[in-house]
Amino acid sequence: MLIKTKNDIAISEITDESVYLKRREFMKVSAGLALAPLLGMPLDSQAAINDYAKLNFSKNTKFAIDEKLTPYKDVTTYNNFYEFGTSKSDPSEEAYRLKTSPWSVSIEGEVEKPGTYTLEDILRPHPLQERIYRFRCVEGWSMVIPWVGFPLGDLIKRFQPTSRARYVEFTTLERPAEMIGQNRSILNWPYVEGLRIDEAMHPLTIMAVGLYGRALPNQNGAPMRLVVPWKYGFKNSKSIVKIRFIEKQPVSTWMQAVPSEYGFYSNVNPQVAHPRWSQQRERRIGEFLKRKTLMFNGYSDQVAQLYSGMDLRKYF
Ligand SMILES: Nc1nc2c(c(=O)[nH]1)N[C@H]1C(S)=C(S)[C@@H](COP(=O)(O)O)O[C@H]1N2
Ligand SMILES: [Mo]
Repeated sequence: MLIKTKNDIAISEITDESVYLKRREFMKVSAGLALAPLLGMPLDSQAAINDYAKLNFSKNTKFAIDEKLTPYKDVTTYNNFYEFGTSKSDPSEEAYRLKTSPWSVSIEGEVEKPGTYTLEDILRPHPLQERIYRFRCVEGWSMVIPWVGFPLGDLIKRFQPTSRARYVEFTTLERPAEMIGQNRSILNWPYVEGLRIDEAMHPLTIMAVGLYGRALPNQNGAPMRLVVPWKYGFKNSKSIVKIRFIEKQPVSTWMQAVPSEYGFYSNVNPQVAHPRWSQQRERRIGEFLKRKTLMFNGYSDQVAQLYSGMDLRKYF
């Protein structure tokens, strides 16, 4: 086991949650005293972009799309993160309790270099890039988000998976004192998701540490979350603490909860309806008219070959 100590300042460059927390607490108190309007402060949970540390990154244009970005406010206040509650506003209102520093990630299973790595160890070798991706939730809404992150494949290579590593499983933090939604058994905690190893190594798949050029807000999965743009949103595990390399396909939390509705692959596919609704259209957050949902969320040219010969109705 390799346990390294915190020996540089990378973490404070990634997230300075204390600043955000103080502001949140102040807003709560002032709102309680009905002072907020007098102080010209919003009463809702508006995220302030300036509360988050600026990141250094280059712009990746290889996968660029020419679509309007979803406003920062929507990206950071319309969230699914059931660890903080099931309504869209719960994460932005409750996630300030989450302590993302110190943070470590355990690397397990079929790899030559397993161990517990600090977040600094994980991030240090990886230059950050901005990637503007479409994001499609299985519920029928979508966004366009400028993520900041790095290819997951570059991280995976460092741990040297063995030839038996066919799948990668991602586990989210379980800490009910800070993740108040975990005090109810909405899902089987901790949240677990997985990818086939070739999906995980695909150049489109990234580990994100920021959005809109700034460190990730807690509600978006700080300090580190997955972004797999051709799959439904729930495959994008947030606040990851464990990455495990395995031989057999993992059973994700959503497959455990409702196996008839959520499969392992969960590729965006307008031809395969969810048992309770069609997937042919989506509402881009901020737009009135619905748009057509694209096969693989518009990333067919890059990813369709990963599934050649597979019956995508069976492997939904
Ligand atoms: N740990 C965890 N990860 C999660 C979820 C969750 O509830 N818990 N929700 C998923 C779903 S359904 C979606 S649509 C996306 C939302 O990501 P966003 O809030 O950054 O838009 O996170 C995914 N990752
Ligand atoms: Mo979702």
